[in-house]
Amino acid sequence: MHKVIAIGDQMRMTPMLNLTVLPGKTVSFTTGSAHLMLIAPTTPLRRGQIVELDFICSDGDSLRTSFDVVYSQ
Ligand SMILES: [Cu+2]
Repeated sequence: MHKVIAIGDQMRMTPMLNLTVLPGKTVSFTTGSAHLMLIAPTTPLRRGQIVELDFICSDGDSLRTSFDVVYSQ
C-alpha cells in the first residue's frame, strides 16, 4: 500500500505500513492517492481486470477484497 504525499512541488509515493478501517466505514484506493501497487505479480495483469486479494488483519482475521486493475505495464 502506498500513499501519495506532496514534497515541495513534487508528488511522491510513500509506503503505508498499515491501514485502519473503522467499523461501518470504507476506505478508497485511487490513482494519485492511496493505492495498492502489486510489484511482480505471479500472473500478468491487464487494465480492467478484477483482482481478488486477501488482507490479513492485525487480529488474525482475513478479508477478501476485489480491486479493479487501473494500470498495468
Ligand atoms: Cu505506488
